[in-house]
Amino acid sequence: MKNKPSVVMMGLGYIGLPTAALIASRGLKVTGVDIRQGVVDTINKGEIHIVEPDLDGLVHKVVKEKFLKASIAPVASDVYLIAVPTPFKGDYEPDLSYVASAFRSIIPTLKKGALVILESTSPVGTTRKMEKLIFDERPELKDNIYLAYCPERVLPGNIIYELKHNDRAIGGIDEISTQKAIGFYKHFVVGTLHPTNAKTAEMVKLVENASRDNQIAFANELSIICDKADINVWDMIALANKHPRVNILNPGTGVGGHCIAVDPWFIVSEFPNESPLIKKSREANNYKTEWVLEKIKNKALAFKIKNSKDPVIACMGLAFKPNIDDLRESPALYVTETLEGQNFTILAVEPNLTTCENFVLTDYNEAINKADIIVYLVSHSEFKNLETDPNKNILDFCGVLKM
Ligand code: SAJ
Repeated sequence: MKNKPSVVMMGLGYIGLPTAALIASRGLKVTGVDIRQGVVDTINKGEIHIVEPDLDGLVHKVVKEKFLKASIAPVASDVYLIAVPTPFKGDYEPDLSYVASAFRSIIPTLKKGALVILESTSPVGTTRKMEKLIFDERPELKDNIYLAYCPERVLPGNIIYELKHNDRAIGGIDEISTQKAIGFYKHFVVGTLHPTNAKTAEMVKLVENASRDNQIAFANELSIICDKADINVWDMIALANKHPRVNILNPGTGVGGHCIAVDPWFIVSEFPNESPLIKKSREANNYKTEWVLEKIKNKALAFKIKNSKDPVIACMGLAFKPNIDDLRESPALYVTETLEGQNFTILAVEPNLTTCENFVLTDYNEAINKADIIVYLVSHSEFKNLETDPNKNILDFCGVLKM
């Protein structure tokens, strides 16, 4: 492969865009492809359509220096990366249509010697399925291109740093593909690049997120038990974590985002009989959100009985986790929307957004003054050390007052 191979990045979302920009910053020519014309136009102006620390300056620089160009369609290239979404359908079956359509659109441009790497979270066996898709259409490419799976594992909010520094598991459809892919990632990753096969790399990604889901489910279950036992769960976990081999995570409003709430289902849908624990963890985390809702409604009812009026409820935080603006699969958003849908009087607070299509937002200081019941749904740093009237009803589901 050339010293500085040309690159096509299929998908310019939360993973594709930062990855494309980082590769371009290493002096490789990158064509970023997205089916959304608006996204293509925004990036070609040197601007970005997502919120992620340090990304705007980087994209602005690489676009200006002509190392990154966005386009609606792929061009012939040395390396192709695919980072498009893999959501699930209504029945929790993985929806591979975006991945398949990204592959279909690059197939006509593939030349002998090309390296194709799938990064999208995918059910086990997807890389092999895509291999078949390529060779069914272009049989002459058999043994003449390289194909590998390499999952991303970056944390939203810290993407640029983690893209560069995290270790990667890289699994080719054959040994040479693995080695070619490792050679490519060396251009921009300083973390260790671990060789494996495609199937193992696919499972590694799913298991990482299923493992975190399971650990959060444990913490959420403890919070429900402690509530019943009238024990402060945050103090209890802090003490349990003093044990050298115990490390319990934080209970919260539930699990949101586009990864941890989704990926474990890819294992469950393929191995339903073998994955009761993984499934139970998903259900436990979903149940926690419903439990939070019930707690708020009970508090509101108690207020109404005592004061003969409906309470004003401040919903503190809408994002799916602290200190970001991302609302995807957010349990806090779900709780707030459900309360509003059931005609409770709510004040929606999200300090990381200036506007929100779902609600008129209220400033957090104003909300805690006006509300009869303050409900902490996300532990944003703005909410820590807020002075609240001790006589107000406060429900802290995310430990913001403790941590
Ligand atoms: N959460 C808790 N308690 C905790 C930690 C998290 O309730 O102690 C909740 C968060 O509030 C949020 C959800 O879990 O609603 C997920 O947040 P997260 O910070 O654990 O993870 P994500 O979804 O932002 O990113 C995850 C990461 N995976 C792992 O840590 C194993 C990231 O490294 C992956 O790259 C990403 O999924 C992905 O794209 O798959």
